[in-house]
Amino acid sequence: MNAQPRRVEHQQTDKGNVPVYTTAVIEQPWASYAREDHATWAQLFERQQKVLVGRAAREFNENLHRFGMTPDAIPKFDDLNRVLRKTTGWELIGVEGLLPELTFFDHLANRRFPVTWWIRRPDQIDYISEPDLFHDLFGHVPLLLQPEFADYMQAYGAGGVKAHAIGADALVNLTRLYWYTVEFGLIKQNDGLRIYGSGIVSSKGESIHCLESTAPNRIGFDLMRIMRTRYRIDTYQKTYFVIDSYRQLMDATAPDFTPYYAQLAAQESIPAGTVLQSDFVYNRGTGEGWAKDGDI
Ligand code: HBI
Ligand code: FE
Repeated sequence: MNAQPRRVEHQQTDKGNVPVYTTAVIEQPWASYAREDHATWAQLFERQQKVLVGRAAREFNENLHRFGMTPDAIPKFDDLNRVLRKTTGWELIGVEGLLPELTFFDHLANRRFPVTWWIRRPDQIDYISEPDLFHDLFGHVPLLLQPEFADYMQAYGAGGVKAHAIGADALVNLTRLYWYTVEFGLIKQNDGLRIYGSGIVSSKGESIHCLESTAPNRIGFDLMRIMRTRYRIDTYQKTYFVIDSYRQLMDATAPDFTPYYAQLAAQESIPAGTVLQSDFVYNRGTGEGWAKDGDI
């Protein structure tokens, strides 16, 4: 049995979770997964597959099947890469855990998606504070088969490399865009609002909350509005942003962001739960909305 690579997780300290970053790229040690790891995958997969019927974006559910992902066992990166190579040209690489931002952006800019090789322990089944294999594989990989989204992810990575050279404020702005689209985005489809964000699809509670609770705001996608909006990492989101299409993401990130960062530097950031008069507000997951400057 070959030794397993390192499982690099947040350090639990008295000040809470402190992220630890590594840059190693490693082979998925598929043969060394324990029965308990495959059981955790199965339990999470089956639970999410049930809750996502009628809630996840059409492409998400379709692509789970196109990849041949099942609850039977943790998928092999090599098998998924065969499908990706023939379609959008992305490649999954194994990592030990969180990557430094520039390393992460550089992988995305080269169509490499970093997937954590280890899956959460049974006692972490309902919540884990950092990306594990289930979040990365089940949450992020299905949409890498959607052409415009796959292009957006690469454009995002290239933008991240540029933002890293501009400075910390630009990075904060751009990280918000990742958070409110790739991780917690909703999309308007012909049967209502649907989920495409990975942070939501890998969470049972938030998959229901984001569409059916009256608590959160659901606001039409607006690039500068998103890049001004703060977020929390340890609770359900107070605001979700809704795109009309994956194409909209690609179009929004086509221009050079340098002037945007300059404009944002002169503006206040917006608290996560705020609704602005200029927002296009959707009501619950039905997908109807109010015209801009509508009554809120
Ligand atoms: N590293 N492995 C991994 N996975 C992520 O999703 C990730 C990361 N490092 C940084 C990061 N995400 C976020 O800060 C991005 O917004 C850059
Ligand atoms: Fe993620």
